[in-house]
Amino acid sequence: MAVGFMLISIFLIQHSLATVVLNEEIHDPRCKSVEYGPDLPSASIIIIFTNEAWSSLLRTIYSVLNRSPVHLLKEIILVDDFSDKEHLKHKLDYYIRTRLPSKVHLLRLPQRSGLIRARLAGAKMASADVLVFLDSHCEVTEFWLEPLLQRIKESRTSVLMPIIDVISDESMEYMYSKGAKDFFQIGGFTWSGHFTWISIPPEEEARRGSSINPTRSPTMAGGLFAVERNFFWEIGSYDKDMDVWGGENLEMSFRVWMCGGSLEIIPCSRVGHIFRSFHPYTFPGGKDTHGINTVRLVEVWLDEYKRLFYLHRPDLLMVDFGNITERLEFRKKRKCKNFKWYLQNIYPQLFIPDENVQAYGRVRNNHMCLDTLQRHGKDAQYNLGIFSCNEQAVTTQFFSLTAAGELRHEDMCAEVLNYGADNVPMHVVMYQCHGKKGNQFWEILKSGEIVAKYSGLCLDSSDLQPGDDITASVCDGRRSQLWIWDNYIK
Ligand code: UD2
Ligand code: MN
Repeated sequence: MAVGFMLISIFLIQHSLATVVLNEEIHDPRCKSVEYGPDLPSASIIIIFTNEAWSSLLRTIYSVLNRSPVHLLKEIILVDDFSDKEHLKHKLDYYIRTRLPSKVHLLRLPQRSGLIRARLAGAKMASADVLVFLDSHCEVTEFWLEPLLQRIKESRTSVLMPIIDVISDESMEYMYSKGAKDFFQIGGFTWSGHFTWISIPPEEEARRGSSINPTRSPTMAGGLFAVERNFFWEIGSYDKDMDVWGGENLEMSFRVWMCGGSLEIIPCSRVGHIFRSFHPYTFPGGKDTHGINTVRLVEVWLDEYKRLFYLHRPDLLMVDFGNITERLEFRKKRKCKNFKWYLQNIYPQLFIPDENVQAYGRVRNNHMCLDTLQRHGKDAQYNLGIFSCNEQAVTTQFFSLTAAGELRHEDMCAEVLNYGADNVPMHVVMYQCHGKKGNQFWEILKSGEIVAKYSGLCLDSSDLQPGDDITASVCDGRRSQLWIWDNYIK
């Protein structure tokens, strides 16, 4: 926490001297030369929370108060989603009344509503031109607000995100990536319905020109964004029947793009966020709200591509997801584009695991299947493994052999590093797909072998137990080298 408050107090001193400078540690130096017009729209900052720690909540509020131009900051709306922690009761009321400016309001929800309905409640109360949503454990940096407001003034149908920096959940330190101030990622998603960070494709780098210009993003992380107030309602606000946490970010992303808006990251605006490895609040009823909320959005927005979601999440096929009539009607009335359009125009890099492929689904040898062993989506590389076959294909066992010959899982492609000197079986490593064949080029033989063409080795399950790394060894047609895919495409 110390660092955060230190930054704030340093800034207070700067303010009193009337010399406003960018934090050189954080911002791209080119952001300095950007000029913001005199009459920017005003902002309502909406901060929702349930059982947030006192220090992180105040860190968020103070950073907004100290680092937003007074005339542009119309109000801060705190929405308490039915917290029961003592410090958030009278102590918070008293603190707001006695220590904070009158533009800080507190709305108490009479029952636990979840983050989606909490944000809706805050948005209804707001009166400024622009809504800016923040999680309750953030620290905004100097000049975070102006670039967002400027862009909305130019383009009222753009929904904007700052670059989200990491605040350590252990030391509470604001971690800025020194030497890489112009590096950031944009949002993607996986077919199992999860948000991911992806690199900016070369076409978008070319389109935006400078790396401090608005950068289009297929999806948003969800917590930190700015949107013109009327446009927020026009574009369908949120699905109010989504509970607690999860999925609303992808729902909003697809909806914004498909219904005539756009999603952009504004690189000169930076906000730190404490990324936590657990939820410090309850999920009433113990429901998988992320799963159920995702089914709601899949049923409304994904059209025929929902097949791919259910192929990865067969466990959600039968789940009760409630009524979605209102959302479907919104889509129809607003004449939103279809999901195919979104994929082709907004996220053409996304791998579609059953299109342009030779085979897909589980890859079985006897009772064992290729499996990521939950290692996917974490590191830049991982060893491919093997596990007892699941009854249906699930994310960890869903692979494709692409038309181009990649043995692929999401954006990762299998490689065998060496030639396996002395007949030692080799591990198979999943790396970012490079699309250049070479060491990522595989072939399925009619007899069932899966051959790494570069090394000539075959995937082999001999002597392996569920949970082991898969190996590749010299092809000799033995049974442990013969694999059956769920689906073959001519
Ligand atoms: C990310 C988003 C978060 C939200 C979520 C998907 C960022 C930085 N964060 O997860 O905003 O979009 O993905 O749903 O992009 N809260 C309530 N009521 C609840 C649960 C949560 O008010 O029932 C509040 C919570 O106090 C916090 C905010 O909602 O201020 C987001 O929750 P989180 O911080 O646990 O979500 P996060 O950052 O893991
Ligand atoms: Mn958060």
